Amino acid sequence: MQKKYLGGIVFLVIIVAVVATVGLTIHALTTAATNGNTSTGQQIGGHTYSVMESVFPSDPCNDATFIKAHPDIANQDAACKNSNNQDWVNYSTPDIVVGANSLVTVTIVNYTRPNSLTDPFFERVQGTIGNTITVNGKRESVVSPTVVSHTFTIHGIAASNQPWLYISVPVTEADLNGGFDADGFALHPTTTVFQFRTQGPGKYIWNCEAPCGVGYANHGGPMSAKGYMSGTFTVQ
Ligand SMILES: [Cu+2]
Repeated sequence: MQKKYLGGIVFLVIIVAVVATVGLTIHALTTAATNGNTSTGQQIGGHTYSVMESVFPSDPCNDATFIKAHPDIANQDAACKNSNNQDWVNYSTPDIVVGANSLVTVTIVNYTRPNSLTDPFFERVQGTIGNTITVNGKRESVVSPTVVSHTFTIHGIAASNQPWLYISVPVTEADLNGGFDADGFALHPTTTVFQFRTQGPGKYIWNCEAPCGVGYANHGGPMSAKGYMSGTFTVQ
């Protein structure tokens, strides 16, 4: 084979390899962003992130009625946990990853009933921009404990060598008059939205501070097992 043909073939092989690698990388990135496997936290701008969470009374993928109404949820591996505890209350995606020095918008869609929030400290919104949230679009800074289902509380003091990040938000009950399906999923969930800013990188833990579990004064089960009413919050 003449040398100039050989050079051409090598060049073509390199081009094909580069195109394939770029294509696979883009594919990997888009699937990670859309089905959110085990983590959530989607970059929607240079320093802007969106976190979507749902709170389910049990594994949504065991509820045929719910999946029929929300086919998108069935594609989320994290929401469909397939764990040993499919009847446990849970946040859809326990592990959250966002960027440093960023504006984070968190949206929590709650399909569950109220629980008795025993500590008034957690009725107040803390650490968000303006120390407020919106509940179905209405701005609030405190939520009555009688209508709180859960809290979303990031504990800021994880290590002394990382920035302080303390956020605590009460999550309002679903619309009780809107009805529930046979598996206890609200037909009219309540949406809580809030924003905050991250500083430098850090690894934090979040959990629910409303006793929505079983045993141990409702602090057991999903309240004390990782991945249901608690998870990780990583700033990178
Ligand atoms: Cu809870």
